[in-house]
Amino acid sequence: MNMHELNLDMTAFWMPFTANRQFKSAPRILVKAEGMYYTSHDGRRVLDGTAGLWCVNAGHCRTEIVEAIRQQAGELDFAPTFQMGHPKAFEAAAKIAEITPEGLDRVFFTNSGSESVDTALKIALAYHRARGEGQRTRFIGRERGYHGVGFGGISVGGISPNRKAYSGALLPAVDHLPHTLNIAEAAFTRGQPSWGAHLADELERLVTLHDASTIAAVIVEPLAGSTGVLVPPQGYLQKLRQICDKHGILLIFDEVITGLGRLGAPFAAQYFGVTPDLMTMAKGVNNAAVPMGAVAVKNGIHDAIVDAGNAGAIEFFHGYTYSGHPLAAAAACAALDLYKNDGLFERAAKLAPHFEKAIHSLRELPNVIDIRNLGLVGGIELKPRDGKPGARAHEIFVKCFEKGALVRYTGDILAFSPPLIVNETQIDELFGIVAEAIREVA
Ligand code: PXG
Ligand code: PLP
Repeated sequence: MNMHELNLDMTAFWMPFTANRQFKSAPRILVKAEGMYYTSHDGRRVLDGTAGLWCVNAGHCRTEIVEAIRQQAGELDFAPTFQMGHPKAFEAAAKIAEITPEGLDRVFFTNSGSESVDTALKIALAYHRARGEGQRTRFIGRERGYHGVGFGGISVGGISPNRKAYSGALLPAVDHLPHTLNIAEAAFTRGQPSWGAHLADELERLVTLHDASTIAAVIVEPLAGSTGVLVPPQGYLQKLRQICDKHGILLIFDEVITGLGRLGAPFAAQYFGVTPDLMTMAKGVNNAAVPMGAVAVKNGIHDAIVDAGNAGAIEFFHGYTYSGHPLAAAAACAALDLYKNDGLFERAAKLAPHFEKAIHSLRELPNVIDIRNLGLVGGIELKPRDGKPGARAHEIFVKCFEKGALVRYTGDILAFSPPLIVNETQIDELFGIVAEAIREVA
């Protein structure tokens, strides 16, 4: 199929996080997908190095998920979950609770990571209020953090371009920890850097500044994905956990990318052995086949809110029309079964050493200033061109697509997060294409 046959009028669709005019003048259109590969509009097979947008963890168009959605669509298209219910939402929540860390067994459904973040922040506020500590309204995020695009999420987030146009309208009581990347100290580290655990002590400084009694929660990505793959220093997350415990502050892990097997464990919480109080997820929760997100909550937090109100009255004034949507829930049940039956999280753990070796083999290529990895996530940081940040990575991204691999870039960082069904040959193919592209782009 060529562009002429596609006959697409691209005017109306205002594309998200896209250079609209540049894209529409030279579009990259995907028309099909199966397993590890997309098909482009001109009929080329494109290896998916990014699981779509870090979300198609079981690979594309898996029969089990497709069939579950088909069947659900024909049987019960929609049912409210406000004062009503349908079986699949309860089943999906139970399946999620099976793989969350012990004690985080209550699940609130949303439709995206952004909604999960705003939901988690609101649960934190509601929890403190239910316990008579309603003055705890401050949130601590982190520089370079990505927590989606809701007003809550961009307020605790730390990516400047996502904030600056809206800076007058952000949540009023937010502070930020420093990010943990230090290329001078830790360039080309394989896995977690040994440098940087002390950066968690900055939380003590912020607690002293604001007073613990004003702080509701700390929110971090256990491994920061969107900003360009920042791997947490050894011991860093443990320290954050200790400091939060000491001061009665809730710890929220934003696991929208790290959840559902990306690191070779169900969630980063288990991978790092650090249990948060709330955990956001989305993307891989149903293999991205229908929009869905969720927040897993400690049982005690759920109980504090649910038991605080009058019997028979709504306890938590929050929810989305599509919370637990039947198609999304059916897809989640099928995806979670697939992850389990195919052992995909274990597969990711097994492949991680090969992935690490493959990505670090690009170290000597021109303009490569750092390579970072953990599980099946990797980042390659390039030297920016003088006065043109992001241009080099953009050209490499386009070249990779032309050569048959979909990768992701942010600024001058290339990011990789293949579906967990990837094999060693495909990992080599991916980084072979990336290496060629890096060599060809000056
Ligand atoms: N939190 C985290 C940690 C995320 O990675 C969100 C929240 C928001 O999720 P939604 O579903 O509202 O997009 C995300 C999403 C990229 C990229 O380019 C990353 C995300 C989304 C789109 C692109 O790295 N992360
Ligand atoms: N705006 C209006 C006018 C609505 O009626 C609703 C929901 O009923 C919303 C926004 C919120 O939509 P959703 O529940 O899909 O987030």
